[in-house]
Amino acid sequence: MSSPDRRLRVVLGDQLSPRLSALDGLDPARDRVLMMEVADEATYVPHHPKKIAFLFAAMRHFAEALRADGIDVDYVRLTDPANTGSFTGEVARAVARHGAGAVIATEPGEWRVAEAMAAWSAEIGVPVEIREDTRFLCARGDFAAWAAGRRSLRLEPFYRMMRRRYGVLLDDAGQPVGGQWNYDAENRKALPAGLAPPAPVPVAPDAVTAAVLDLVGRRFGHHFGRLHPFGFAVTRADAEAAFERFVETALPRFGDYQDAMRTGEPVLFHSVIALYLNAGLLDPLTVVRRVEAAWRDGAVPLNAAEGFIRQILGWREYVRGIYWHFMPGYAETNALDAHNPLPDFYWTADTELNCLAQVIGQTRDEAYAHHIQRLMVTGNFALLAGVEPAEVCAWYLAVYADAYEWVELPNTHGMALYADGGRMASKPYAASGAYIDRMSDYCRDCRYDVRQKTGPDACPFNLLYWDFLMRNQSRLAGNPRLAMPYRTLARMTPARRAQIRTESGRFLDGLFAAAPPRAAAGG
Ligand code: FAD
Ligand code: DLZ
Ligand code: SF4
Repeated sequence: MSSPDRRLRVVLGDQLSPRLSALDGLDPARDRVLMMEVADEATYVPHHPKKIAFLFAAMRHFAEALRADGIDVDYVRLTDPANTGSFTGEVARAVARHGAGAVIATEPGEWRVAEAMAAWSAEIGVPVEIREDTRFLCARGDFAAWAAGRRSLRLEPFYRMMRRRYGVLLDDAGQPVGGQWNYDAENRKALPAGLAPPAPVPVAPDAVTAAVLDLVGRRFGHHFGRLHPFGFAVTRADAEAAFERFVETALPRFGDYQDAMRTGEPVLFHSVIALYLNAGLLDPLTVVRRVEAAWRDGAVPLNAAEGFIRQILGWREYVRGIYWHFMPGYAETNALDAHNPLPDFYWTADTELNCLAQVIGQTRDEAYAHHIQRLMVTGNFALLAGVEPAEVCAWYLAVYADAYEWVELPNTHGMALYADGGRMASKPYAASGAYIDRMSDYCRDCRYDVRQKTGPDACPFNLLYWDFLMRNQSRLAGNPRLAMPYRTLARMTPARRAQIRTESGRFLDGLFAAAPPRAAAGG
């Protein structure tokens, strides 16, 4: 018998925060928390085993922490024989099990789950209250109000609005400290040869995590990605300790070397906290305030503190705003009409293009790559090769431990692929091999020659870059930010252009020989 007095509080796998809105006003005498490991979520894309293990282990530890606070938690394991495999099925079963008269949830991070959640009440037959996700610093309604009436929705004005709203890095007159809002121009240095990044400090799995690793190895070991060694934090305390270590050891150089890449050094001076922030183990405002305090204490330079804060107070909130503002249509965008399949080597790392082999190999081993690796290596290649955005998107969603559609989709469609036609970026982030050579040591050990523009040894990024500009001339030549490369293109002889087109066509034909393009090479 259901009772209106008994309520089920739902906590999803990326909502592991004690101040989650679904837990507000929880009464241990009448409320029960539901957490569920479900096959649908683990397989809607073939998530990296480290990502699944991180989330299941973090969920199990969070459930223990709630229980230690005297809260009744119903935790459904993946191996429960009655597990239906879906959120809807598990909420329905739990409502029946507990005779709950109402369900309270926090809005999910993905459109597809939001649609399912909106149907719970009708399908399950009890009222479902869906509360706002207050863990973010810009509510969806506030983003919509900011966006209303604007012709373009660029990051910079959004970021300044957020700095003012939260009073971050402002002087007494409300102006940006140091006189500038943005120190990005200082944040593009190449890595000096002798500079060593801080050594990683992995967290040793405890018994709870070890059991999850065993489960994930058995059930999802065939997914792309190495499960072992596993060193992610899976509790709030360990995530906070990892962040604090970052502040003390890497943050001072975060700004300077934010864009640098080096073989065998996946992290360099990055934080590796996106997975913790996105799952709820870290709180974004606490992180921002801690970094601001480190600057005010003189422990880190302003370009590092501002650069880092911009990622969280700016980019992270901005992409979430873009996602909800433009969904569901955003997932369908393909402004450059790109229809090639994702090359197989994205799932094997088996390619002669060393930059791609390094970044994809690292992704397979760590479920991590930093922003420039994602944007300027794997993203740039997919853009230049005209890969279908939906395929690229499914890849990014699967392979990174921090990936959820609300953050992954705008970064892929908006930033990396220009599939949204410029809603986010003022121009495509297309680059030739010269950029990769400047920011990394990858070219040194590559079978291709980054200085050659054509010929059998030419770096494919060079060929594809000019080919991309030619293919998309009618769409992009009018963009003032691309005026310079289009002027260079105009100075090329017709024979030179034809040679680039022929050679890049040959390269793409070879690439897609195993899996022929679904349509004529686009984008
Ligand atoms: P750091 O470099 O240390 O930066 C600090 C924090 O800032 C990050 O933890 C993250 O929370 C935030 N941040 C930085 N850049 C962005 C950004 N562009 N958008 C949103 N937040 C940002 N980030 C995800 O969290 N999940 C994703 O699924 C994801 N997919 C991406 C796909 C592509 C194609 C690209 C180009 C970027 C993607 N990013 C994604 C953004 C960014 O690459 C990662 O947040 C970052 O690399 C995570 O590593 P880190 O924690 O060491 O970040
Ligand atoms: C990513 C993920 C995975 C792999 N597994 C689960 C799960 O078993 N149970 C769960 O509650 N959440 C999981 N998640 C996270 C969800 O996909 C995420 O909560 C939704 O996509 C909404 O953002
Ligand atoms: Fe990548 Fe070209 Fe450099 Fe090789 S030469 S590592 S393909 S950029």
